[in-house]
Amino acid sequence: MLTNKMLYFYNIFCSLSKTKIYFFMVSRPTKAALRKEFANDLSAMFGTEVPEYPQFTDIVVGSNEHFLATNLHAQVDSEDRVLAEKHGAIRVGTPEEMNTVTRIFAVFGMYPVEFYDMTQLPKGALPMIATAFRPIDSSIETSAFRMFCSMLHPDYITPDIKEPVTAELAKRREDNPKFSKRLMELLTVAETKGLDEDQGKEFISEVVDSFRINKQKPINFDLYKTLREKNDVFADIVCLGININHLTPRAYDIRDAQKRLEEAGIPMKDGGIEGPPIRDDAPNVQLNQTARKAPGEALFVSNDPETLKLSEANPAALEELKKNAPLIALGKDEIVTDYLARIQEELKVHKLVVIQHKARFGEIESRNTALTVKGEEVYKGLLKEKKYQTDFPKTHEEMFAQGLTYYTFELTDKGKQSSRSDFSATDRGLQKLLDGGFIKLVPQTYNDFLAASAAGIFKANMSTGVQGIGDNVQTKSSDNKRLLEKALDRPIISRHDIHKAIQAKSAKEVYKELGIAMPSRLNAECDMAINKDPVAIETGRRKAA
Ligand code: OOG
Ligand code: NI
Repeated sequence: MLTNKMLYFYNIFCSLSKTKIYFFMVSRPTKAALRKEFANDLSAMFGTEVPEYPQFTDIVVGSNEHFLATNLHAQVDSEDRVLAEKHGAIRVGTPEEMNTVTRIFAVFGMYPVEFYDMTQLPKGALPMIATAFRPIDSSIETSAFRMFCSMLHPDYITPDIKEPVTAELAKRREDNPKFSKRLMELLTVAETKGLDEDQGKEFISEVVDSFRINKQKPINFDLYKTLREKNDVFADIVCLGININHLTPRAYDIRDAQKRLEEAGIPMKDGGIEGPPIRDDAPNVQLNQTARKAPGEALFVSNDPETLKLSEANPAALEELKKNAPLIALGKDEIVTDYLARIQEELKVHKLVVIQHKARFGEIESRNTALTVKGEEVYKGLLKEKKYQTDFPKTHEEMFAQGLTYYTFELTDKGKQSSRSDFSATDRGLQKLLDGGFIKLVPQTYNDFLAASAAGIFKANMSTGVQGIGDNVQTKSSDNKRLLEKALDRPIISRHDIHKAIQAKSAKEVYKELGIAMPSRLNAECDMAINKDPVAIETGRRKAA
């Protein structure tokens, strides 16, 4: 029989367990869900700020649909994935800014993979070092958003520009932070407790806002001129601040997408498609990219200290000045020093002038099969001898047999119906299973970037007659990588470790499904790759933090 006392304790127990259940039920969106929403919202923002973007993506989607309709049996990533997939790019000015974006992207399950050193390129180096933040686990299949992120290398901020650049970068840290106070608060919540649904939405909206260009605030032209004469990227990073400069939809057939964009009258970059030569008769490797030329942003500039303060001191007076500000358009093929001199003249007559700055553009890419370390060596060697097109293996089977590209494995129908007696006791290697038709290869997609292509994309919007970074500064790639890792406050992940772990886990899986033991050497190789699995290492890091 229930006494009152028992009921009393029973009630307390029930209400406690309810709060407990409630406590556990605060729904926290996954990193992949946040990333998906972030990519969508960023894309929507970019579409309203860059009117050319929606038409651009429509054309690429049209090309992809045409590809699928005419290549019914192509072995490619799914339509859902390809149509939704994008990457973007931002440029930051300081290690501290790099550190903040590293923390932000970690909330979206995006981690720094690969180091891209653009200071070391043979043709026209840039003062930039970079990595790309991207998902490293299988959620990349459903939400593949990546962000290429470059940082101004401090050594290339040479004595002639050091003082004003340092002052300007410090100013945007102190007076007018790019990352709002609220964003930083939510970032801490994300890192400690995790964000709930509402906080997640607010966080995403704050991050999207921080990647806009503030076109209303006049720019100090003296500084802008000095920097743009040296190299456009200095002017862009220092005077415009961090902004998303492109979003890249993925195309199945980049040449078809390019053709459609050209036919629509969109001016594409000089120098054509970046990346490995495209082969018609064989699977392609790594990444191909091309971009449209930036139409040019209209920006207000001034040399007058009073006018430069107006956006805070007297916005109404600034609006009045804007009405009479003349636009100084950049002439076709005009040398940058001539253009900047024309603006300088105009600023003798007007306090405020509108100029054209090439910031935001459009890019397309096709993602192909990822090369192994050996694959990269063979590819580079053949490319040098101009024999890549003809001599690099032309089927996935040959590429796999020579260890040139990464794969996962699936049982064929024959494999599914097999029994253990179908396999020889002596040779149960992967190659044997393939040759016997028990398993088939599924190529792993290249999910990263290429330093030379990235530099090509950067340069596509460089001013005519710009000097480049010159040879007066010499840095070493290994030092540069360390410098970037210090800014990230974590090691950069190797794409090879990701691919190898995926391949090893898949190999183990097919042996399990076939019900046979893996040869011991292969087993040891797989264990080694799985031990270095960046996904497991990342999970460990998070638990330790
Ligand atoms: C980034 C260019 C690099 C890519 O896809 O290789 C890039 C930039 O211009 O800031 O996005
Ligand atoms: Ni890009």
